Amino acid sequence: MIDLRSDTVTKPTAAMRQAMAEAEVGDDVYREDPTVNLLEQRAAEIAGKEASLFVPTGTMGNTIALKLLTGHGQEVICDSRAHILDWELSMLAWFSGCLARPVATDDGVLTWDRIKAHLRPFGPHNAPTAAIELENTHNMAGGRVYPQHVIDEICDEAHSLGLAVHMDGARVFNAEAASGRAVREIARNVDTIMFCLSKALGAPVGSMLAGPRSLIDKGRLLRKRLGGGMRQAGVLAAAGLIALEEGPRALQTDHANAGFIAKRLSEMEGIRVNPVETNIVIFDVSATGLTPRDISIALKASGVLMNGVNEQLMRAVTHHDVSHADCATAMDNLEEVLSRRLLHQ
Ligand code: TLP
Repeated sequence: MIDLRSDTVTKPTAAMRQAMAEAEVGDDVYREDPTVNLLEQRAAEIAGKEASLFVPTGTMGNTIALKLLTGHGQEVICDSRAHILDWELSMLAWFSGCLARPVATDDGVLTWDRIKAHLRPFGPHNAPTAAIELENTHNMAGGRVYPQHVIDEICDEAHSLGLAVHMDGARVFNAEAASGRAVREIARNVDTIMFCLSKALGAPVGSMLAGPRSLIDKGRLLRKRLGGGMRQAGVLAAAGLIALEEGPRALQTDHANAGFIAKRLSEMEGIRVNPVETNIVIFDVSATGLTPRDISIALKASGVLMNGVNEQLMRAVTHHDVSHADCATAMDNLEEVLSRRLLHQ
């Protein structure tokens, strides 16, 4: 199967499996796992923050960050297609007691101008804004990268009003590869950043939450509350360390493959492709006369996995475990599915 459903599907490399087998471990709830400690130190360095916390998932990292940065009954401003809003089972409401205040954008990129109209001041009728959440790269906007000056302006303005900024950087290494700017630069002004080891970087499990030490220390307790105290987690952290060192090197290839997919799609009748900057291709199939579901089913029968996002849009995500040749086959098969549809008209 050629699996373009997500970059979450990558399998650990041989080097990761070996490191996992050989990992030195201890009880991480007692902070005695040397491999987890090393990973947390390395991730903090890469993010340019004082400390970091190893969490099992990106969802848990975002959930802890937003709990740390908000109070019960406040609001968090995010883009209207943000992962925290649409794909995290309302954890912001469930765990932090906050409302997400979505701001519609064409490209997934919030700007201070767009944000400021949605700020809710403290007052008798308002739940006040506590924080702003930026998703970089933006998944549902097609792997969109935030321009650095936009991030910096949002952080400066937010901080001047006493508001915090969290970056959902699940794929921030893709932003690094696309922009040539190091993660620590991208994240220099945000209060907290979450990034995933288990997406484009290829680790089997895990994400990191980085920020000031005082916040990360409190975050450790929230992680335990959420059931994320993982004991001998060094076996996972060992794969994470390799993902951090080796994963970023492969991302240019993933981006080139996504660009290739976008080009092939743009040549197919009835398909409209969003601009592609990184490893995610979002495209509209509504003018083909087929639904994303029809296409997914037909593609699966041809050996290609690709999912719909909604009734019009589909998503193809490139990653370590799909080659250029796999992408070419997937596009050939899609062309075949679409031409069969023409025959039946
Ligand atoms: N995204 C997954 C699905 O949940 C949609 C995917 O296949 O892309 N932030 C962003 C921007 C994400 O894309 C994801 C996962 C997460 C957070 C959550 O990470 P996990 O799955 O580790 O909880």
